[in-house]
Amino acid sequence: MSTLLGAKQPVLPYSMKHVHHYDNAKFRPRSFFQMVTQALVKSSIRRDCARCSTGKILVLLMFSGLAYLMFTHTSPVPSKSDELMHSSFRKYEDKKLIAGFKGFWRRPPRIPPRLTPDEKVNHNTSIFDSEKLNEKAKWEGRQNKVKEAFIHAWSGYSKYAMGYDELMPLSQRGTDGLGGLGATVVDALDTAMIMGANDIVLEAGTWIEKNLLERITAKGQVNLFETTIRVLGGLLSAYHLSGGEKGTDIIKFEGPKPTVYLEIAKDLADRLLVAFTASPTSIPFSDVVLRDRTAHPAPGGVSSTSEVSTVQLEFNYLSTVLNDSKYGLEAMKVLEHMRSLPTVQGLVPIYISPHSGEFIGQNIRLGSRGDSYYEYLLKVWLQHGTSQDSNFQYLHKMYEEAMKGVRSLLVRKSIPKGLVFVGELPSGSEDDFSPKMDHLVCFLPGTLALGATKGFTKKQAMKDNLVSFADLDNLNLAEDLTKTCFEMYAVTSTGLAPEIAYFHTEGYSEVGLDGGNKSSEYINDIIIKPADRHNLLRPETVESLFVLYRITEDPKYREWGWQIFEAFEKHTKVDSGGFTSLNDVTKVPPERRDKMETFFLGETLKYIYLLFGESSVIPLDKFVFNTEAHPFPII
Ligand code: DMJ
Repeated sequence: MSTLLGAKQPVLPYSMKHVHHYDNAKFRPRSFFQMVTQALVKSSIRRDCARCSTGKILVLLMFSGLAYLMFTHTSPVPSKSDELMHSSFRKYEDKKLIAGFKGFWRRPPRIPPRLTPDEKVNHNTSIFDSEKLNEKAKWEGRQNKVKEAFIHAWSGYSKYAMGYDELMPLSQRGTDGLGGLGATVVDALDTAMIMGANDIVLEAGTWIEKNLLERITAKGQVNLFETTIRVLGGLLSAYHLSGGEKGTDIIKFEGPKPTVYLEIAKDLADRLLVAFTASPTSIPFSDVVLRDRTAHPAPGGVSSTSEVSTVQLEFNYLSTVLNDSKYGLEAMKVLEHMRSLPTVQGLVPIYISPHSGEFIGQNIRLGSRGDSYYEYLLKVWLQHGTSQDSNFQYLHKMYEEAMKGVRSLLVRKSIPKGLVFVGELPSGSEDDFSPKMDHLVCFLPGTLALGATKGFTKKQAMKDNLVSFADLDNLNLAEDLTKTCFEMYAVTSTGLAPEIAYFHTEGYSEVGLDGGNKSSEYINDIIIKPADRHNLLRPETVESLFVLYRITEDPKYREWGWQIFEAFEKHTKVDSGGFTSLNDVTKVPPERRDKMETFFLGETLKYIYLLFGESSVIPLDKFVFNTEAHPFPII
């Protein structure tokens, strides 16, 4: 094998550039003069002529004659007009003349036998192919492990909590924390489709067909945002992936027809619309009573900025497939209104009032209540194609300005090791900076990378001139932040990230609050407070690993994803079925929390699965993932 790989084999020259360096005189080029003199040296003629001066003169005359013929043959006599036209090129032509003369005498170098292109290809690709095949098999094996984990998660839910929103895997029962629409069933369905877990597709699909419409009609209060991203989003991507709207022709499943998902989605959206229409401004109320189609503000009267601005992909896509603009129009009013509001370098406070339409307070962050506002600015623009003259161009401007604001106001480096992180401005830009970063912020590197190349690989985007200097800055920041998000996992004893981390900076330090993994290089950079040590099986970091891998094609992101997946397997898997949230990621064994969030099936496992698979599955230049990882085709 080592000789095959060329390590011990002498290298043959396969191109002209190697010929001069190749230590074998018979392959060197020889001039005519060298050839004649070498012949003379070797021949008896030389010996004879050396003694005969007449012979010498004759040989010299012969050479002079030949030289004359050569000059007159290669140098045409120029006409007057030619002389005028080419006078400025005279020097250049003279050089060419001499070169032509030299070239006439010089024989092309003798090159040793080459491999034919076919042989070369076969020779190289056999090694290359076997490495590639091994690598492929490795990731297919790992992908399969993720599918097994998904089946294990589903089996716990299906056994103990079918029809409930979420599974409590330790107490082996279900709980309705999201309004009682069977949120796990709908959130998990398209993951099962993507993984080809057909039994689950059938089971989930059948439950939806039999129960969901009835639930929607009878249920009480739900949150507009949560219901839109998980339930409406899940139904719409299931509709597409199962073949609706032509869908992905290859994937077809047992279970309900695609239109079943669409009809339920329509009914749900019709009820949710009241959150927009009942509001005195363009900012919707946060809650809806599905049963009687009434809307209500959140306790305290204000909505979260991220919630009201993270329903547009879903409503737009519904409008497209139903060919009815009313859903998209209502949802887009929010972003159109926000466009007119004051910002701090594109950054916005995390609360907004549906009564006044104004932002409330000055708290700026990209963690909870702020996060997906920035995500949807980009994704709604991507959803509609990225042409300069589109009506959605303003969203890209808002996004670009906001990312500039992030870079100038929120990005800092930790000490001593210099991890790049995104902090917060709890009282606006005039007040103190907080080096606090929610795990939720780890969606940002994925969004930055996606925005930089518009879903294409970096290589392709650079080739097609799609990348501006600002895009490159964003992509670099994305890579730095992805590393930080990964280190938030690697720094703990369990290998799982806490819900919130603080970063050691010049102005901020705390002792004795590390993650517990003493072999981590970043143990002194990352501070984890006791109240923040839980892990909810969140997806943001693996989401970014997935996007970064697709865009940069750097295999390290896959390896990091595998490390995280193994930690989930080791510390959160519940033998009887399902996976559980943890109370403290800094202790081994970690205390467990008894909840499997719907997004573990809807997002976390889906993103890890896609990270390990072919990039042609749900390609990022053709699909846009909603904030709950439900893919919609780009319109
Ligand atoms: C998900 O519901 C969505 O990703 C949302 O945007 C943020 N929170 C959870 C996952 O952590």
